[in-house]
Amino acid sequence: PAPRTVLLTGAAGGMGTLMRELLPPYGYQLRLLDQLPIEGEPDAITADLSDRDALREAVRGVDAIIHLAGISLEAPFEKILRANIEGTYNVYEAAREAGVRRIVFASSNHAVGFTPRPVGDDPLIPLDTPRRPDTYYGLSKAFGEDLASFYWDKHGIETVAIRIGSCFPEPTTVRMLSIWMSPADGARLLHAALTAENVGCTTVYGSSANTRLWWDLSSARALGYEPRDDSEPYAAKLIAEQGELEPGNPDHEYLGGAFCTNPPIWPR
Ligand code: NAI
Ligand code: 15L
Repeated sequence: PAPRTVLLTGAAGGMGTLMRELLPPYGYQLRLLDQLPIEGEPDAITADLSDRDALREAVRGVDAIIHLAGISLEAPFEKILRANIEGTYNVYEAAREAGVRRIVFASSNHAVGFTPRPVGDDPLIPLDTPRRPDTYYGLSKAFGEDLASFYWDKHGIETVAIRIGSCFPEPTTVRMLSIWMSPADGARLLHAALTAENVGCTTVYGSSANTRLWWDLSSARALGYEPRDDSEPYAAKLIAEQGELEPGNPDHEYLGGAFCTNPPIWPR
């Protein structure tokens, strides 16, 4: 049966806030968790991912988990270790103990951020491109993908790991024209990841069907995902303001953009 009750971790964050609006119309009942309280959501669970008792309680009775919580930018290794590496382990352990069968894990393009972006007629970046993390943050996402593989092989917990590009209401940089995932397409992809059968442990790239796409969306489409958006209507204005991506500029050379050279730092 399709999952109905779904734990959404990171529910107070940017994507979490978008998905709290966009997922219920698909028929999901969301249970919300974040370290920060969520205004207008008195039933949300306010807990840190290091709180194993709270996680145990949070996963009880859910059909699936969408795991978005964590540090979403670069940070000192010790912080990444606690929130993203140990935190994701704690989520998988809680799922194993409670018998939850499916997790959708928010991985990131930064797990492969040092991959050169395609130029001209270069082929799209395939799913099996070697991982090339661009930050401790990207390294934690690579760990999450391996953790997912281990929990599938060892414990039969299914995961769809989504290497998300940039999921924001609108693309705001020229790089994002290639990796933008509109919120509506994000919800479509999460729905596909929750409902596709026999996914085992699958990794997909997460974006809209952008004209300037850098990566292969076929594994996402194989889940039943049919993206409807394209960043192209934003292209003329962004390129007029910022210029084209120049191959000689290190911030333009790799998939991960400025994360490779001067990553944005987690503020807390
Ligand atoms: P965000 O930073 O806006 O939200 C993350 C949420 O996780 C925050 O509300 C924060 O309070 C919570 N959180 C952080 N550490 C926690 C902890 N130890 N315990 C409990 N909660 C904790 O990030 P955003 O943009 O919403 O991204 C969601 C997820 O998707 C993240 O895992 C991020 O790495 C991933 N992702 C997002 C992309 C995007 O374009 N938005 C791109 C690629 C990956
Ligand atoms: C990410 O992984 C970040 O969480 C998000 O804030 C964006 O910076 C995105 O990647 C990106 O590469 O644009």
